[in-house]
Amino acid sequence: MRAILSLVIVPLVLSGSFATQYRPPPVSHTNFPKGFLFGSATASYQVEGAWNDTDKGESIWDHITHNNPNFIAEQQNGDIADDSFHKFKEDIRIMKDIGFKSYRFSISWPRVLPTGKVADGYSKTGLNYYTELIDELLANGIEPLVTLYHWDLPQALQEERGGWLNPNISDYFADYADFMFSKFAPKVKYWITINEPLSIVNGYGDDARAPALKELHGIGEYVAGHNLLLAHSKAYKLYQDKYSHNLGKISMAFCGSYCAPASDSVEDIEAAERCYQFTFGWFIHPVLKGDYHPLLRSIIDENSQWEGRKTSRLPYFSQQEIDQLKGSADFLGLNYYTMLLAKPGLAGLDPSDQRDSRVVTLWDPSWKPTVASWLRVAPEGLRMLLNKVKNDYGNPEVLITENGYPDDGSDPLNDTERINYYETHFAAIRQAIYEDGCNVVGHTSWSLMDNFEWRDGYKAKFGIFSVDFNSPNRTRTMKKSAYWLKNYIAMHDYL
Ligand code: PNW
Repeated sequence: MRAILSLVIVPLVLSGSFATQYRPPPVSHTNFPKGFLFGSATASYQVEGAWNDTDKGESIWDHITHNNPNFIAEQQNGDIADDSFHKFKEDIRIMKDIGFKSYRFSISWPRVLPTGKVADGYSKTGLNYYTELIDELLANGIEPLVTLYHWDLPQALQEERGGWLNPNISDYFADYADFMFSKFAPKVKYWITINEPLSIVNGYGDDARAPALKELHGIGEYVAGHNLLLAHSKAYKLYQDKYSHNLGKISMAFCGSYCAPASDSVEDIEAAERCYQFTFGWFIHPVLKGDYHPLLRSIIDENSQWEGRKTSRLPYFSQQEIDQLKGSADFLGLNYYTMLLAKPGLAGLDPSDQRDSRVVTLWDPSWKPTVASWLRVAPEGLRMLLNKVKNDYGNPEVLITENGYPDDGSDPLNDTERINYYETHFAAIRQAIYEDGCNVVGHTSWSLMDNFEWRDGYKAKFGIFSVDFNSPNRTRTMKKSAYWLKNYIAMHDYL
């Protein structure tokens, strides 16, 4: 339609007629599609605090921050964090004030199941907290987007045969998911089983996250990743079998830095594809197609053989597991922060997933750095990612489950760079929707408020609300970006 219009308009432009003034409105002036889920996101360990309230179990993050305080910048921990356990009603008030339609939060597995196992009993206080949170959201017209696992594994399960390395873990997770579905399926329409399997496996082959088992590199990340996929598919199947009449939708939240080729050479184009398949594709491909992408399969099998191993470092799925994994997502949850340029080369520990990918990455000098060494501002990567999933997987429904900008809080409320980040990323999403035909149904900003940023403690701040961590009240204050978002949503939403 747009092409036809411009054919008509061009001759008029040349003639200088008054009619030449008409142009279809720029994409930036259009509303988002009806029902678009603007929202914000947090995660249990990063905001809740109340780490030992009544019978809550210890998580691997409680454990590592208490037993190895130097693991975290300034020896911080999430014991109190934003105290959202006590302040969730205020949190909901402030999101409502911004105009958010959805809230993505996670359930702390050990808060509900102290040992991680349903058979050992659940915590009434824990369950009650999430019941009240969900009810309060619904009462305020905010859609709960519930993540079942955002990295705070019950420590008891870590101690039992290595957490995500344990062959039984997928059954424990499925039992936990079943328990949560049985309580909340009628109220929750969007479920994320597992947040960022790619980040989780970093704890089983690197020390980027708990449980920091770096010595397992090259093996641990693939075993953990395999079990994460099985856990997801079992939870998905269970929902379909027992709860599908509630019409909820389920996905994982996938992540990576989107990789574009460093040049238009065939080698760089192939390197970018490998980079994608070893990040987003590692998990999206099995969830949609049933098994690992052939690139992963062949490269890791080949490397394992070359290293003299009898079996591949990348485990195999049985036919039954493939059948169960295939199509186990009703939409794609995508976390997007940044992008990279890819070339062929070797980097990372030997062996490791990064080294297996045979990719080295670089930044485009035009991408603005941030306080996070891994994050530069490159909104074009988001549009490319949305097009990649549209083209590769038949245009699935996509929810952008995280997207955000870190600063050091030195000018805490005057966060104009964050505004620029959201403005340019929203523009990229609108182009993807209206110019490329991508099926994006929502966006949750990371994060509603400054919070415990894992190894960076409280130094890197992603919030649109500032939090005073020196005050026992953990006072929340709107940043400029929060005012901006409020206005932006009012202007671009069908209210
Ligand atoms: C996310 N990447 O992790 C997590 O889900 C959040 O808990 C976290 O606070 C947020 O990002 C900000 O760090 C990511 O390399 C880790 O592209 C790595 C990447 C993306 C997200």
